[in-house]
Amino acid sequence: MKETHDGTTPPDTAGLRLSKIKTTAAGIPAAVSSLNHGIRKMGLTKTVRTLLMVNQKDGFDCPGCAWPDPEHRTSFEFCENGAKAVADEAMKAKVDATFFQKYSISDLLEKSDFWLNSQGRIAQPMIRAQGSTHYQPIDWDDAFDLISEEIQSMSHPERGVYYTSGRTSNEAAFLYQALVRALGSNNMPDCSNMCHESSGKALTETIGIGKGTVHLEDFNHADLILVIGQNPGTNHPRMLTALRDAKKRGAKIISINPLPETGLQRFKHPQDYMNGDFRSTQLADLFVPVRIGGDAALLKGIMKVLLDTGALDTSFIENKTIGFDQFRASLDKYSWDEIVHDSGIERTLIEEIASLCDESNATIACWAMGLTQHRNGVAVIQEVVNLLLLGGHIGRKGAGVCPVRGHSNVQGDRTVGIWEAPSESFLQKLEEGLNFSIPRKHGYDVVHAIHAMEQGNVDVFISMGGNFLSATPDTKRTAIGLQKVGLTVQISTKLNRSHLITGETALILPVLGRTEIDLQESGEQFVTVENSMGVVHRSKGNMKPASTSLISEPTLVAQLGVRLCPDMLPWREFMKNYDNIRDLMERSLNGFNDYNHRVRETNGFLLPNPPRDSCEFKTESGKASFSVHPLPDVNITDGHFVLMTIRSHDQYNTTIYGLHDRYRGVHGNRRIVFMNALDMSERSLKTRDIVHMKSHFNGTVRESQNWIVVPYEIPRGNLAAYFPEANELVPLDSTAHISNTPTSKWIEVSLSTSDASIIEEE
Ligand SMILES: Nc1nc2c(c(=O)[nH]1)N[C@H]1C(S)=C(S)[C@@H](COP(=O)(O)OP(=O)(O)OC[C@H]3O[C@@H](n4cnc5c(=O)[nH]c(N)nc54)[C@H](O)[C@@H]3O)O[C@H]1N2
Ligand SMILES: Nc1nc2c(c(=O)[nH]1)N[C@H]1C(S)=C(S)[C@@H](COP(=O)(O)OP(=O)(O)OC[C@H]3O[C@@H](n4cnc5c(=O)[nH]c(N)nc54)[C@H](O)[C@@H]3O)O[C@H]1N2
Ligand SMILES: [Mo]
Repeated sequence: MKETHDGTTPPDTAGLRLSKIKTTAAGIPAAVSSLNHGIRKMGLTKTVRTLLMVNQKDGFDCPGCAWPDPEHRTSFEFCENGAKAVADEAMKAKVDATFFQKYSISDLLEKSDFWLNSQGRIAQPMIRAQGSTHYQPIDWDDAFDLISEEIQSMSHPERGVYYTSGRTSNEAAFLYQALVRALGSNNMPDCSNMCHESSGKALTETIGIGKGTVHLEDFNHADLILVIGQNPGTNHPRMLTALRDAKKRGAKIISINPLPETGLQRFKHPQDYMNGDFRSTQLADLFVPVRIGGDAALLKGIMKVLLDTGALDTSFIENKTIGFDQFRASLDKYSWDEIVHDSGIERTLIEEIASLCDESNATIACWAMGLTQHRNGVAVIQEVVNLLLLGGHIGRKGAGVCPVRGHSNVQGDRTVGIWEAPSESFLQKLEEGLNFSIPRKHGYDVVHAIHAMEQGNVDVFISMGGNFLSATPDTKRTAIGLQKVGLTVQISTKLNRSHLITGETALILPVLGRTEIDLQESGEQFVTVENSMGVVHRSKGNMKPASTSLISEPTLVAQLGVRLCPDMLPWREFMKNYDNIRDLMERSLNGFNDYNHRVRETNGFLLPNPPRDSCEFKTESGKASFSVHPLPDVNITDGHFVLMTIRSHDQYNTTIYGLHDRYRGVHGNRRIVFMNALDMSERSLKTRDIVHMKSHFNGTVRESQNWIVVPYEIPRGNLAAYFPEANELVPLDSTAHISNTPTSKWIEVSLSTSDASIIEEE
């Protein structure tokens, strides 16, 4: 038996420095930070050359996030986040055979996530043989043969699980899902299950499409933009430019967030300095410091005011929607006391928001993880839809829903078939193209996959990108599950903890990144991606690959296809020229007609979106539907807190770029718990005191030691800590209704100090 490990992240040893919370986002510090990251990791010339190719028409799609590019681009279409993502990928390949000889897996388990990522790109395929303490090199052919043998010897296709993260191109993702379906399963959990799954489910049910309905241009025509549960200054910095431009045209912006996130206060576009403009722009007109989980109450409050005193779009409601009467009646049930208590927002502020909504002829609602990662994630998004439907703000210029996606191709991956629960209509079209029959039984999502692993029901786990161990909830349980798998395969660019907590046998297969030249038999290839607003476009790397042993993701999948199901698809043709993959995609997917031609157009093409294109709703009733949901129960045990897990300014999900959360003024240490100063003083806690946290769910308790308390402007009774360190506190079975998304923003916790006494309110 090999030794097991609990999978949690050891703390960085650096000390903690606190600085003033920033009030202006981007500006010179962002430009300096981007360049520093670049120059440190890839040198000056490469930094400049690489950054100038980001999001250009013939360049690569920024791996930073899924925010769309404007049609008229400047040479400055990247941001601090993108610059860091690019620099991080363009690192030298130093994680090679010598590296793994030097460090045993136990040695590496002692290192922090920051350290692991800083070691550079993975240079060659490696294997951890059963019982071995070290990884050793393996040839590509041997690796493919091993995977194929293991898959072929499974007693049932469902004993294989195939995860996908959201950077994978459309071409690679399409081939991957075709391979998995050819093998007889839909076991394709993906990062979306932990991310915007709630948005997809909520929108499909109410407006007939699981995506947003606005285009970037709509921001130029909006009167009001709501930004709910999203921190664009850190996670989608290019969105701030769109917000600033909207603002300059007179739009109002409301930020609904427990934290006063810097990016939504003031913004300075770094490029403006070049034009001699030194002013920054105030963004949010209203900041609404809702309690964690209080959005449903807040939205009901706003809608109550609108129904009482606002002007509704009665013709839209009559002609385009169903369920209005029940919805209207349902709001009578909620008293203002309940709404104010649950949301944490005074009635006057709610009325102020309602009057801005009422005055607006075109409202866009943007949101991200602050809504999706809650038990009522689907329901609360449907409240957002209700709000927009009241004023007819869907299918109108300058208005609509805008779930802001995370990973740069997470939306595209789902469009091309990375979907554990595919619809019948999707499968029918797919079968037409692929020409083999596809199983109908739905596969595992992320949470179900972890359960299956725990129960010993998984023989092979393949991860197309990502960091399954650290991104998923309940780290210790996931670690136990992963260690019960026979073979785990990580297809990766950088070292992470999922390479260290493995099945009996483990492979690391290193691939080309977005920024790199992909040369195949027919010449240099490009791939395609879909951004958050449904635009499909090309991405082509221009850098020399980090190592000669790297292969592309589409090639990797095709190599497995050649071995596992050679007669089902022309895998070798796919490797030679990716146009051949796109031809098959055209036949297998709706909306991809003339794919190879249209994707070569300068700005790519837009996928069909009936609500946006023609105010049509492809729901069962043919109309958009109002939804009726009860208020979620936001009560917790006295003395407990609600903890949300959030991203710092110096990380990309589980990839830790550095230890500076610059906007929030926290440096050098990530094991921080943000707390309201009044809550601290009531519990006699001082800045930098160490506390332990226990999370409570359905009678089960999880513990995590040694968190440093930092006072912050956060509602009373609420706490915040960084993901992925805090993931060990997220209970696996605490998930959103319908979407099954882990509730990473709602974790009930109690605190204790070193002497183990529970800290109670005085
Ligand atoms: N630099 C960088 N960019 C990224 C990423 C990254 O890690 N780093 N990750 C990418 C990915 S995959 C994603 S999904 C996106 C994530 O982008 P975000 O969703 O912006 O990321 P989070 O840090 O999870 O922040 C959620 C925000 O919701 C707020 N919030 C939490 N609970 C509630 C609540 O109950 N109500 C309301 N109204 N607000 C709440 C938090 O205070 C926080 O501001 O970013 C993408 N871009
Ligand atoms: N507690 C808590 N947990 C969360 C969240 C939260 O807010 N709180 N957020 C959730 C969300 S929104 C998401 S999207 C998930 C993210 O979950 P994942 O997508 O699984 O995690 P990442 O950290 O983005 O994956 C990073 C790894 O991807 C690999 N990689 C990077 N680029 C490439 C590439 O081009 N190709 C390949 N093959 N590999 C590549 C690198 O090896 C890197 O180490 O985490 C979720 N987990
Ligand atoms: Mo995400």
